[in-house]
Amino acid sequence: MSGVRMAEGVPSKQMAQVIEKTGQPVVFKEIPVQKPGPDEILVNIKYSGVCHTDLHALNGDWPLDTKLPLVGGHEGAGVVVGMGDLVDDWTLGDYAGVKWINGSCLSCSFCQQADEPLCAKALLSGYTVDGSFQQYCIAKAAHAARIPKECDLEAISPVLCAGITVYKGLKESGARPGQTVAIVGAGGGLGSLAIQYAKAMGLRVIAIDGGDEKKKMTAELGAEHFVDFMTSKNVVSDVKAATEDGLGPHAVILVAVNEKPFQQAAEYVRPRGTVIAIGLPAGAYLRAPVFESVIKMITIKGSYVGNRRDSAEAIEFFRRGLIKAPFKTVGLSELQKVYDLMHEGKIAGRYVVDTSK
Ligand code: 8ID
Ligand code: ZN
Repeated sequence: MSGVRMAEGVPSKQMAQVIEKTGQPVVFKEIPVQKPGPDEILVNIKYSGVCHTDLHALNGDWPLDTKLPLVGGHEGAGVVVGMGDLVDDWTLGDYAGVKWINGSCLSCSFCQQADEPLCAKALLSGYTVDGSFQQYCIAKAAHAARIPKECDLEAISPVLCAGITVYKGLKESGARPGQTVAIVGAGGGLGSLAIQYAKAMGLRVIAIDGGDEKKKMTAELGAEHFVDFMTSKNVVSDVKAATEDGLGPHAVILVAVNEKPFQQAAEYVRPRGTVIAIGLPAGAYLRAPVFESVIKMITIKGSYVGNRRDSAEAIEFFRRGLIKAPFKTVGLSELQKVYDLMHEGKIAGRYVVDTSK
């Protein structure tokens, strides 16, 4: 057996954005194209969304080391151009997505119950294995996302992390149709998708972020209220006042990259409400007053990406035309400029990179 099936025309070299040293700008350079292992597929990445997680990886923000040198990126959408000899459920030419969970052991107690993001051996795209800021990327066949052929690869790429993550977080919140969620960081990549998923799930949205551009965008996406954290004199009372009975939202989805709202959410969430922490600001702590948390019976939970089923469901919302979030596309060669804008908090929605440029 030859071992590997490859489409014609796959080159041996490609362009990629490489992190050579943590804390330094990414380097756009030529690197070899990897060969898929027996249980892997090779995806010709066409587009990749740029997540704030990629910037955390570049900056070394988290208490978890990255591979080095590292190709970042985990919102890769492309075409299957190769596969190992154990792979029998993908076909060359299929559309595939490279998401944050690149692979997992599939046999530990977490994998057995479809909590595969909790697998101690999970491989993380663009963090512990090379990710989607290259033209050809490897993913485990069992974990790569299946993208239907009618989907636009450019528009769907942000769904592969941002979409899956906020959809999972909204489910974890337990908020029911007709109830209200506050989305903190609503003008960013995860936030803009969270508004769209919340709306599609029948929820009402209070957007919290800063500046007029994000205010306008969140209203267009379907948020009923906007609280500007940069100008509000009292975020807690403004969020409560945005609910009809003044008692606060049923759930809070925290996707900001700033510690303050993680210490504020318990104060404005409704009694019996749920606070979902998703954003991962460096060195931050959650904080809540014990007295109010107890007498209001508040739930505070973390939510981490999604499993394969969550991913398929999030993609299906997109395929049905329910998820339309704004994005801007630039060439892969311009990735550092995207990081600079992200660092300054200047991105409304998501940036996507086109790997052919
Ligand atoms: O599985 C997970 N838990 C997961 C998955 C994917 C991403 C977690 N994340 C994390 C990222 O690592 C990052 O820490 O979610 C966070 C948000 O990622 P993003 O949406 O890609 O970041 P962004 O586009 O920069 O958006 C952040 C928004 O937060 C706003 C900013 O204005 C921006 O629009 N924001 C900030 I900074 N402080 C705020 C505040 N105090 C705030 N909004 C409201 N109140
Ligand atoms: Zn991400």
